[in-house]
Amino acid sequence: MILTSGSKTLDLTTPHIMGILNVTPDSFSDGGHFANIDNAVKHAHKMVEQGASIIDIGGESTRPGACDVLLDEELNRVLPVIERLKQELGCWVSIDTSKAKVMTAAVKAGADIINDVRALQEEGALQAAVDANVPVCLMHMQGQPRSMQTAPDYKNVIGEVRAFLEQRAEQCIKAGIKPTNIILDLGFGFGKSLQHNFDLLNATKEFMTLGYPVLTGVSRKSMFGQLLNRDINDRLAGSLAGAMIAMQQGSKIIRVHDVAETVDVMKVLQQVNTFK
Ligand code: 8Y7
Repeated sequence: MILTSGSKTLDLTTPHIMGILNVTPDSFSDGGHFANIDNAVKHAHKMVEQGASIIDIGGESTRPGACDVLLDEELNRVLPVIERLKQELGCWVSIDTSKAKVMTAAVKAGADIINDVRALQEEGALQAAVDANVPVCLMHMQGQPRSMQTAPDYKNVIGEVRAFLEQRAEQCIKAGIKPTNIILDLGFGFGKSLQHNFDLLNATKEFMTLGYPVLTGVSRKSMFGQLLNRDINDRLAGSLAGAMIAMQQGSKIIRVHDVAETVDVMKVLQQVNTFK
């Protein structure tokens, strides 16, 4: 599997680590707008040095209970960071957004991937992604961030998530997105109970049969908080175990906060020929 964006390619024979870069106001200590940009860029440099090949930039918090962010505010947060990363780093840049206008502006500024937790279902988003002609990550979510964790409900979580992603991929292809530029994501923590999340994690290999690369985002999520009774900053071991399961089952992109540690896990797996 190979992703293509402009003149660049990303070979997914072995997995890649996507480092999370939040540029929401609550993610960095309050030193003003430019201090925040500087901090964000510094953090991206560090993650690339540690082995991240993709940096995922998000200006809208999609954590459970989060509020919507206005368009101009989101653009002001993400565009300066994308521009700096394109100048200073050779990594791939992914834009985490659901808004069509942010997708278009971010790709124009140099973003290489569109990462949409709403799977291009917001108004204009599908067409913006077609026009942008870059790889897209389609994620499953039940409900909306504000309320999705209230009462997650499935008859068959694996079947329902699989059917949604398969349908969404087909709709994207019909609209003009290249099949080889579609990435699927099971959407851990987005309208799922503890057991739903772990059932899905252990079904990662079943999603591979759809023929698209799978991206896994379990880093520091509440599934580990609940299972292990750990605060958000104490979930590294759980997150690494989750990343390892995902990679062993064929996931090709692992979205994480802790890049160096996840790269170590990947190298251990590589040494026992997990990806051959
Ligand atoms: C995911 C994500 C978040 C994920 C993809 C968090 C933006 C919540 N989670 N994107 N975004 N997959 N593709 O805890 O699991 O990082 S935000």
